[in-house]
Amino acid sequence: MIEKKLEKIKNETILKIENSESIKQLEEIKVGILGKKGELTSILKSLGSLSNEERPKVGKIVNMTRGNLEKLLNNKREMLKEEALKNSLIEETIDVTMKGKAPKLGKVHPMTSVIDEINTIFLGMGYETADGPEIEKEYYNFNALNIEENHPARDEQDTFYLGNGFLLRTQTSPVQIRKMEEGKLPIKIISPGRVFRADEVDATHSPSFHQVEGLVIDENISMAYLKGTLEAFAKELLGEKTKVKFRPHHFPFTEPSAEMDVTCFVCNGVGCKVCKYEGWIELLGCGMVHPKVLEMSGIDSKKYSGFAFGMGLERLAMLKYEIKDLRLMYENNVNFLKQF
Ligand code: 2U9
Repeated sequence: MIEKKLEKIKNETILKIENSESIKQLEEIKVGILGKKGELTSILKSLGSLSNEERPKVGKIVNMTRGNLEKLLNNKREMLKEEALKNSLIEETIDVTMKGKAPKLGKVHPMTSVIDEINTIFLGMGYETADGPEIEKEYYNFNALNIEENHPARDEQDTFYLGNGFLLRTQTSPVQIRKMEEGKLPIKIISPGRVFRADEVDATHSPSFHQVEGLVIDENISMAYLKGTLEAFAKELLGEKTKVKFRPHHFPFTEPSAEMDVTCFVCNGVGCKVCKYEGWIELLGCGMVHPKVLEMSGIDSKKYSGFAFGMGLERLAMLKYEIKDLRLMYENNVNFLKQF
């Protein structure tokens, strides 16, 4: 009787194991048979009520059945595990040939390109690049440059004064003055950088803009040196065909002073929209460093002379890249920047 019951349990369980589709299902089958309240366990528990002859016989069958079922359960578990691994390997396959998403690359800002280009040209002529603070002493920005107390450039309407003799530099000349005060000669530097003037914002004005200034001081520096240097610079920046002309001008810090025009790099001097049909574009201001400026910074103006120049970079970048509105330079709109 009990043997028949055992046989039935065995056959039913084998079928269940064969049909099971998951490890969870398999665990449930195991608990149902071999667990504390499992069918086989309860038969084992009832062995006590059997006769002394039958007990070992049935006991043996129960144990054998249990051993067989455990083996089957383990085999099936391994099978299911392997299958699950195979499936996940298929599901998680990575297509290494799939086209990737390229990261978006940034671009060099047109302002930075212009500064880099000018630095490179002067580096090639043996100049060093120097920089200095944007918050300056009034002395370095004005007095040391021979800009007198009532000069209009000092107007509170034009200059950002910070109090206590400090201001936002209106040109990068203070960098040069600091260099001259160091007392090491000769000097051959350019100083690109940000400068500030109290201008209202419009398409051609901004309270903060960029400049490059240059300074050469040595014995026997003449106007010829200035002209040769700046002509070579213009040709390298704008093309070998570029012609230059110098017009007399006035700056308090140079004597004599001039402005240099270049033939338009778009029409080669014929006249076009870029040069407003003049054929010429004003590029920079320049001159021989005023003896007073040399002396104020402790340089003997009888032994040494020098030349200096200065140019605004926004206007140059705008001409070069045909940018119509200065404000675009400061907005960092990606659609604008990625054009250059
Ligand atoms: C020292 C002596 C002289 C620098 C110079 C200019 C002429 C000039 C303007 C160009 C347009 C400023 O950006 S702008 O508004 N600058 O025309 N700058 S000579 O002269 C110096 C500098 C340093 C010690």
